[in-house]
Amino acid sequence: MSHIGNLAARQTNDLDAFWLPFTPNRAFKRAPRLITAAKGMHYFTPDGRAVVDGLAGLWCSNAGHNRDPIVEAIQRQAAELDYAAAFHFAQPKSFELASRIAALAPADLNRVFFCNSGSEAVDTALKIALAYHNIRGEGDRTRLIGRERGYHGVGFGGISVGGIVNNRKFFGTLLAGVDHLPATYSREQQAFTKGEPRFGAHFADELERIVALHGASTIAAVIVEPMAGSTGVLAPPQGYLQRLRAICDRHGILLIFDEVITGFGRLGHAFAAERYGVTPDLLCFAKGVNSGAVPMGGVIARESVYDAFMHGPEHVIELFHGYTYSAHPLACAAGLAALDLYRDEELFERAKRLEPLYADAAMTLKGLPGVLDVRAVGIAAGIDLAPRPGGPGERGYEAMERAFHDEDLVIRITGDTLAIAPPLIVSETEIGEIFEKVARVIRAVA
Ligand code: PXG
Repeated sequence: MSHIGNLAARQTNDLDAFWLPFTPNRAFKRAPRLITAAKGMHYFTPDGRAVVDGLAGLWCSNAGHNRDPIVEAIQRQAAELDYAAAFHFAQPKSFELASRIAALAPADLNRVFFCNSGSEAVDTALKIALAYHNIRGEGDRTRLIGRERGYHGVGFGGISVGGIVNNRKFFGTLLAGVDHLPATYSREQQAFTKGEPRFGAHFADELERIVALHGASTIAAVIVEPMAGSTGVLAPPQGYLQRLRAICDRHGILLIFDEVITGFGRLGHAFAAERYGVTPDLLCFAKGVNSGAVPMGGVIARESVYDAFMHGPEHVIELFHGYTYSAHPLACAAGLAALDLYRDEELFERAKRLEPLYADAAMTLKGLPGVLDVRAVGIAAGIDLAPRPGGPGERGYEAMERAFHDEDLVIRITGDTLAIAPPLIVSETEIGEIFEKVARVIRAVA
């Protein structure tokens, strides 16, 4: 592939200036993993290697990479209208995309607020929840409840309700008045589960304990990922989300689903809310909304939440919140093209159909050296490897490096946990190949 060779020739040798996010910078710069092109299921490296994308970008390229309709939509939009503010003005595709997203969401989740990332979506949802209670005369409802092992991005709101120690401990006192539900994982009770574990609905009852401790009248919202992605693919225990919903209803607490990973097909439905038959009051999305092609995130609100704001003089702003790039024309154009692809290629249904095969392929890793657990749900799998004595995270890091260099495969790691979640266009054969590669990697790092 000559254009890839050309790209390599144009590459700078200077890796100093870029401070990479969530990356060990010194190790990376000693042995960089560079990607210069992509198509469908594959990345291409400067030396022309095709690398299988086992993580759909970062859980975002659900339709695969560089899909022609999305590329063309972005090109057309850039030539026609590069930017228009969404404050006081608007461009048509923002309404069109909002309507399309609302139509995909269950029940009366039909009002869409746009932002540019999952982190912003989370901050937006938390702020809407606080403001919602405030304008309804329940301004004492200021507490936010997250969950241990939750990942809600990196804004101060998100890391406050999030439950990952390294994302929190360096950053001061965070938001005040936050509490956490326990994680829903139990290796003893749940190891090697396909889909939702039978054990663990009772973890939701901890919300009653938190309500009893703080008083319901001080709690604004509970935020959870229906399936915790970043911390290793933890599907919700059967009945857990239903219980959370019931407790929130009992106490007037808003329920927020962070569907930044689960949205747009990862679990075989447009949203996990549909898979589980539980409707949250606010739903955060990002990533898959336009298959990762242009930064975009958003919050879908129930109509009743939106309506609560629509009072007072009509020239007064109802919600003092928004971003310069809310509903950016390029992101909207890419979003419309991505939603067309999801519909026309039936990618959510495809994910659902492939789920059993995907889970079987993942479970072939059971019994390999150092494999403590394999979890699979939708087109996602989490694999816990035993940490090396004295070197937590070392085996995982080596697995990621070996996958890329020796197996031409991109996987995701958190500590010693691997995550595999390819684009939803992945074929049956490719699923088999991906897990064969992962098996060789696991043996190599044993
Ligand atoms: N919520 C959830 C549930 C996420 O998974 C965010 C919010 C934040 O999105 P932004 O767009 O601000 O990054 C995410 C992001 C991983 C990994 O290792 C996961 C994410 C991002 C980077 C890595 O699994 N999810």
